Amino acid sequence: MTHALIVIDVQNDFCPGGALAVAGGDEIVAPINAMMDDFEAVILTQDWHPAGHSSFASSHPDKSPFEMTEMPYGPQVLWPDHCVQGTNGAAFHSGLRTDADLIIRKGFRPAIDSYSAFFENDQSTPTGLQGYLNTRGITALSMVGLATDFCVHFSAVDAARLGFDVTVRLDACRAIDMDGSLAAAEQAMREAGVKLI
Ligand code: VGL
Ligand code: ZN
Repeated sequence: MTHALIVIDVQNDFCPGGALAVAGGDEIVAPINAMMDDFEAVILTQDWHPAGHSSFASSHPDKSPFEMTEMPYGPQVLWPDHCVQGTNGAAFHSGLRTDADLIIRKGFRPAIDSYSAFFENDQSTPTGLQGYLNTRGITALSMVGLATDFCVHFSAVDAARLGFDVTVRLDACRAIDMDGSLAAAEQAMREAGVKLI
């Protein structure tokens, strides 16, 4: 079994001081760096939105950050502007090791948000990660990063659905946790067969 570490969105905007800061987001950098040597492959994901992205509240008149809207593909949380391509906020935390095998960017289509590292929020547009893992013979995934209840959650559920053996290391994740979203995410991951440790 070839085992990869998937490091989700450890970017400045999700760390304290960032535009969509996750409490304690920077605390996971050192443990993640230390874990990297234990895997046969390391893959980083990077949330990578164009300015004016449709998931930004600022793109919707009369909407504020953290309100909901309806997109053609379903309900969508509206976020503060974050991880705009090429900005410091979109850069990886400066302490994160970036000597990874692959960096996969997501959320670059203006009209679709992408939480999962595998499919955008329409549940059908692939990022290409599945093909990369399959062609490398990688069958087991451990996931860490930000945020537990959004990008880690959707990545883990999609990976389990695709047949990967998936473990989420909760000690190396941090959550946004709006309106009980962390508890809901943990339940959804368990129901999908994801191991939470
Ligand atoms: C994320 C909200 C918006 C995440 C990305 O990485 O969890 N959350 N974009
Ligand atoms: Zn985003």
